[in-house]
Amino acid sequence: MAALRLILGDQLSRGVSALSGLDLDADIVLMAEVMSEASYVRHHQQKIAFLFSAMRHFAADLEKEGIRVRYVGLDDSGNSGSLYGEVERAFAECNGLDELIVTECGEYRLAEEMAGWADRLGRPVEIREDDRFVCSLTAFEKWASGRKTLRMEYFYHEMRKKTGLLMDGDDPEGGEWNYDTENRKKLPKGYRPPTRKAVRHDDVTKEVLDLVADRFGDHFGTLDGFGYGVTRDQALRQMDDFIEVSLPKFGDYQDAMATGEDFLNHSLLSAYLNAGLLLPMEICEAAEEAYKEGHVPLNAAEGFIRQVIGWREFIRGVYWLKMPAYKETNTLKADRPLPDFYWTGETDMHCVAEVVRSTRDNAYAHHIQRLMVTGNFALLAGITPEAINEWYLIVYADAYEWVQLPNTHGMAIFADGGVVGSKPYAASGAYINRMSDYCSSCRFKVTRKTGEDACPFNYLYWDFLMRNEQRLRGNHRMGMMFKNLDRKSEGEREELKAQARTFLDGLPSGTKGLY
Ligand code: FAD
Ligand code: DLZ
Repeated sequence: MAALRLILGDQLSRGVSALSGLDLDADIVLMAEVMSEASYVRHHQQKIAFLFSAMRHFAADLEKEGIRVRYVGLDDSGNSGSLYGEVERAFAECNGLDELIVTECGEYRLAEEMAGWADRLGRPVEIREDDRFVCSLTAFEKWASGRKTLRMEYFYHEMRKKTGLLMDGDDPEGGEWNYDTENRKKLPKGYRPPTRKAVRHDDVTKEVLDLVADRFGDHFGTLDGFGYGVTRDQALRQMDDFIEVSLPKFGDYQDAMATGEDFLNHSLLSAYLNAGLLLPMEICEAAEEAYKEGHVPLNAAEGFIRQVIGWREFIRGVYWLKMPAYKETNTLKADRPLPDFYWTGETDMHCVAEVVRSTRDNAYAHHIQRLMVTGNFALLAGITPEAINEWYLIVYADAYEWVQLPNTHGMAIFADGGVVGSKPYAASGAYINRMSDYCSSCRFKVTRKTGEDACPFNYLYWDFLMRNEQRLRGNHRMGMMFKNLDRKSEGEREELKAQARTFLDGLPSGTKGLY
């Protein structure tokens, strides 16, 4: 049977299951830039540019192998605007095709739609497993079944055993599974983070940048300084450079933040991994090899590998296990609209302004910025899950719902009531001050708890605990937090509550014209 093989924008791996067994003479690969995918949320301009250019390069590479590719550009005449429309059009316009083959996609909304395609098309549709992950969804379900709580750490041990990464026989390398306690160092004064290898852009990327500026120029973000690689070779070079230059201190400074330093020692590999230009095992093997060669310490290699075969796989498992009900939960009954500064960056909170700036400039912020600055603010302020989830899905080049949602809805704002993490990551300004230099150039004073110049994270933190006391006091991991709250007098409590209310009620939100 001749097959139409649909490759989605985040399936740019030569080994993706939809391409396996391809018949060069009979089959056609379909790739399509469509408005439905480019606008179901108003993606950051760099995310669209990265994916469109990577898609075009991937299609050209397939063609070089002699594969017949039907590539539909966004502005091509006849573009129907949707993936289904393009599948239907390909069947109508290409003779002799019998069936559709596609690899399962990364978002529930599209998976649901695809489940109805066979009936709509009146043709067989084979939806193949996405085997680019270390843990299959079936294996995750099996691991999860019968457990009262799902904890990443236990899952991670299983992934270490399964892959053999950093294993010494049946035991973890060095005797410990996890070296996280060594990975919370503040940056030393005068620390100069590694510089990044610049990517040279070819005419294909330049054309895409023009297209995006023209069609999506009113989306969040800027295209200035677009720095993403768009081919597997470029992604591999970024990976090699990371292992060589940044990984040695990745562990030490994993949780650090610094003004004007958007990347520190992070890998910046998530966009490539999630689009399929790199695979999780190859980057972990490269990190393990660097450790074995003595180039990087164990806390760095382990810390990095844990993010990839631990967190990344765990998060994906949770998404597919718990959707669609997962997205509807709102355990803390958060109901505040998203403040405008998430888009404009215009706030006197220097830490927030810095993270939004990096997000706008790079379609990137590193994990602690996402979790402990913008995520922590959303948690403390009680931003509605719907609004903050959408923001995170829009603003990062690596964002697809399978990975964005459990990280935001679960890890950052605890809307899932503890599926991803055992307690909310609520923190006052003291945490941000400990891990960054942000507070020293902020108009607010991190040492002040109340008053006009007090750091908002301080009173919002106490207000959060008071607002959610009934729901969270029973959480044994929050015992110390509530003990500290208990030391506050009624007067102090009232003052904190009043200041939080005044601050939050004064935040502009929903301003027309802002996304
Ligand atoms: P590094 O710090 O170098 O880490 C190495 C790799 O580990 C990353 O490339 C990534 O693939 C993986 N990784 C690390 N932490 C996680 C995690 N918690 N979940 C999944 N993978 C992880 N990651 C996304 O890929 N897409 C998202 O949309 C996304 N949204 C997030 C939203 C919030 C609120 C939070 C707190 C985290 C989110 N993350 C997301 C996880 C993490 O922040 C990013 O993967 C990471 O910042 C990407 O930068 P990096 O490649 O430099 O990562
Ligand atoms: C994110 C994205 C964008 C912006 N555009 C396209 C597109 O035009 N064509 C396409 O096939 N995929 C695109 N994608 C990626 C899809 O949204 C992604 O495959 C689904 O969200 C499932 O993860």
